[in-house]
Amino acid sequence: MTFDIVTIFPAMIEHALAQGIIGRAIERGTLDVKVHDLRDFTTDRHRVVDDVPYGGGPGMVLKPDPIFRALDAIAAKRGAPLAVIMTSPQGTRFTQAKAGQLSGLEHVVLLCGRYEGFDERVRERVTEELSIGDYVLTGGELPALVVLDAVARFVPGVVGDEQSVVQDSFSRGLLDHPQYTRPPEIDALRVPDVLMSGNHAEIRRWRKREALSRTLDRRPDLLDAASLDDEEVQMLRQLKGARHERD
Ligand code: 9D3
Repeated sequence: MTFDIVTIFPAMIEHALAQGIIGRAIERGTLDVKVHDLRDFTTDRHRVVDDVPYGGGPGMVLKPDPIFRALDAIAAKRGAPLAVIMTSPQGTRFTQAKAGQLSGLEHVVLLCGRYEGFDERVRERVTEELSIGDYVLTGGELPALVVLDAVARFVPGVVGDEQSVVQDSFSRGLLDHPQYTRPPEIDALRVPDVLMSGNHAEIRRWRKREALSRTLDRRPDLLDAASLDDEEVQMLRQLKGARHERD
């Protein structure tokens, strides 16, 4: 899968993408990521990418012409992209489902916003406008990295264990169960006996119950959409009952 990312801070993107699972996938050629400096698509001596808003008001707006030229250059080199994504606080919320959808495309462009955002006419060339959540960031670079990371995990060969991608908590709709590794005790904090018992049926049930219990406590909103098997439905009823007793 191919990504083109347009930004005024290319180093911020390049350093992040050189690490870990994504870095290895790029080395192997499973992912192809090109980072474009928006200033390379300016035509003035000072490489200016922003300007004051028509109508007045605070802040600066990203000029449309460098962005149009960047998109034309990408299309000339790679062919018309299947998606042009603008990161913006006005976007629809980026979700795991959206990540899965986008991973089916061969070629995606990500435009990173800065300042107060893009000139409205850029939206004519955009297929999706995405926000990563309700908090205010300084620009679209971290959101673009978030989108790329979540989409790339779905691309076959990027994550070693294909199973883990499919089984992911948010695809299943529950939070993960607790995890422990060695040592068995530290500062008098012990690993639950059941995990060291070797009883795999018991371990599986313990993990299910813990995942349900955490989800009920921390993210009850997820339970509405979760796909639970009969055993989980019964455990959930039990957990809700126990909380009712307690409160
Ligand atoms: C909504 C805030 N705007 C009102 C004056 C100003 C503004 C704040 C921050 C405009 C742009 C930005 C930069 N943020 C992004 O470009 C951004 C973002 C975010 O801030 N939060 C969550 N997702 C995203 S995607 C891009």
